[in-house]
Amino acid sequence: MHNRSVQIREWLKLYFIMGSVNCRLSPADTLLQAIDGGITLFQFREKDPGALSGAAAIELARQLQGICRQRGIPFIVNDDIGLAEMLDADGVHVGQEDEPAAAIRRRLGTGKIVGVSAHTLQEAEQAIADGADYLGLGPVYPTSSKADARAVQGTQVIEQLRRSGLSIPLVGIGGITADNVPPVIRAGADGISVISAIAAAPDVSGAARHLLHKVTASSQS
Ligand code: TZP
Ligand code: MG
Repeated sequence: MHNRSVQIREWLKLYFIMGSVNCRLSPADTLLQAIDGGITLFQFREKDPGALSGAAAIELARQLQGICRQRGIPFIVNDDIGLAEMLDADGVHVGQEDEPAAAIRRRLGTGKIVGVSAHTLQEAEQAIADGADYLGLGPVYPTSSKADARAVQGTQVIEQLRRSGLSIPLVGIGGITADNVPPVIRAGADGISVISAIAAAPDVSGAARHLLHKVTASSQS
């Protein structure tokens, strides 16, 4: 269990989330360049208006999973537990509106990564009790990448969880850019989760490299 959370903390340093609607380049090229830049974990999130569905979404998921496998980056599926099972993905990430984490953990077993979005101390404690491996907390800053995002909460919930003694691996999410990384890490996050700061960047690999550098530098300060 100890080694598991050490590994997960490492994977959370620069957690890239993306679907076809988020990309400036093709999804495959975006992912390849992001991996070149140093992302440590990938989540397939094919959502929002214009997203692929059905066979096209599955085909894209397989393509991106293939890239992740080749490059040694764990592949997480957002929301769709059935898709994660079909692909034998490395894990899933779910929100409060999705299937409860306890049921997902029973369904997937201990070998898969289960991440949960939480917005309060109570949701965090419930997710931990349910067997979550890590938590996503946010939106830390304003975001335009999620239509139904909750109210911006800054870094205060991250600080509150750490003050309460919760040691579960966690990432901040929402509006994170190279300029605003340090407060997220200093609040107690193990890493950052981003969509647009990488997927929409003019230089995808350069953006990822810069973000990873910021995370590493902020963890040491
Ligand atoms: N959950 C909370 S905010 C968000 C998600 C999926 C979107 C993050 O995207 P960006 O572009 O990094 O703000
Ligand atoms: Mg969800």
